Amino acid sequence: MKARSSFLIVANRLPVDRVVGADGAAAWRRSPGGLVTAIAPVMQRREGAWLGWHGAPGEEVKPFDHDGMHLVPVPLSAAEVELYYEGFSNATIWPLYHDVVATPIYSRVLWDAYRAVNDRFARAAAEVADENAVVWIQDYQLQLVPAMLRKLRPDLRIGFFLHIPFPPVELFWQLPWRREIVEGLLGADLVGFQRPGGAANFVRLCRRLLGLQHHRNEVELDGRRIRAEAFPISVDFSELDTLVREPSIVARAKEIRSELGEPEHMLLGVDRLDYTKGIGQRLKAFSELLADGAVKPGEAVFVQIATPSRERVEEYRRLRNSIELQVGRINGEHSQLGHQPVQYLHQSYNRRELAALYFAADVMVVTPLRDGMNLVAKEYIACRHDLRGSLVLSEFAGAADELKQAFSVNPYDVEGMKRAMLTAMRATPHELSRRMRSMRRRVATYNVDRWAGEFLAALEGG
Ligand code: GDG
Repeated sequence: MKARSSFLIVANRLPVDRVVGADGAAAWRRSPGGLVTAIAPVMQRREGAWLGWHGAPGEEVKPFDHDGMHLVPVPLSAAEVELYYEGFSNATIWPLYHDVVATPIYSRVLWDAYRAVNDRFARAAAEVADENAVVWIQDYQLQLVPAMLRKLRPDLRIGFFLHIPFPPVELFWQLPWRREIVEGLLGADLVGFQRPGGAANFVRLCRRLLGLQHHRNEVELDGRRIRAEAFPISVDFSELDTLVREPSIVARAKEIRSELGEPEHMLLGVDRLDYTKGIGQRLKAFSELLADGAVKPGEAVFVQIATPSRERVEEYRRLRNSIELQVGRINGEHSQLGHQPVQYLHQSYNRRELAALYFAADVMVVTPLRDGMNLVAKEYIACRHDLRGSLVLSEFAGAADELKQAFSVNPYDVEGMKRAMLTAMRATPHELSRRMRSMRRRVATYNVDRWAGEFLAALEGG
């Protein structure tokens, strides 16, 4: 095992979860998700290392190898998880960057913890990176790391990718530590965003806040040029496309429809239970369709998977209560014996079950109020080789830039959402296949390998 690596990923979490086997022994298992899938081959080719928290508060874990990747755990205390992760990352930055759809908490205690943890990550990265190594830092939890790391190791090539939206200047301006965050990001050579709009917001901010010169998407600071550019993330198209063709998945999809009572229309939502995802808005639209009589009881079922998320953050607890109240009301008013119009599942599922759900659903309803990309929308497309199924997609998701053949909605417009859901339910097979074919072409070409490849080519070539 090499002590230092020439390629380094730095992320809040390591790409593994600790699981306890039947014999009671603990082992590591690769976490699901596109990021790991996309990056693992690059890691293996380049003897890369991945730095991140291992998930157990207050525990020190030694570096170890897993799945051909060298993993370097960064410890976090229970208090840091609360202040840096649940606090500054998820109660300050997350709502601020998602158009303030919930009120951000501005607290100096949270900020201090964020800075301290970012400093720990930067020092750990400086230790592990080989001379002139390439370091790729991920996401909003680590925005100070680029500048902290550059100070310690000016020889490195540093990239940063933000998975969530980057807000307009007028909103970002609220942040008491706005200058520190922007200067933190500017430690990178390349700052990647999901959408061109995010990159443009960032460049504008550099000019307005720091008075920096810029030429198109390049900002100048201390004689260095920092590039801001969009790299829309994607999914592993061929993995999903292969999975969903397995006979057991096809059979499970059939079974799901039969368990739901063979409805004419199955609508589906799959989200982390998060206030940015517009779950309440889509359920309201659906319930009004039932109340208006546009959808007859028994004709349609709305399956909403709401994966438990950030349950210790106050705003998320409130959201859960409000969604559960809403589901109870809708079902109370519109159920018949043996049939409930909304099937709400506050649970996590494995990939196979998700693939079967995607394959079973007639209408995939993705209506975030703001979303960096939204991989669920792309996963649905990757699972529909049968060219059936329609996608209702919010204009406020990054995915809307690419999936132009979706039924586009403004999630704040209830009437518009009702119309789009009805249109999606009533579209002819011919119409659906035309739309699906074009969206599949896009996701198949711009898959997650291409995302990682293009980012790294820009980082190393530029
Ligand atoms: C952030 C940004 C950006 C969901 N439930 C289960 C499950 N999932 C999987 C989905 C999908 C992923 O989680 C969710 O990804 P999204 O992109 O939809 O949303 P965020 O979690 O908010 O992700 C987002 C993304 O980062 C990547 O850059 O697109 O905008 O907010 O893959 O399938 N997976 C399993 N069980 C579940 O119950 N196994």
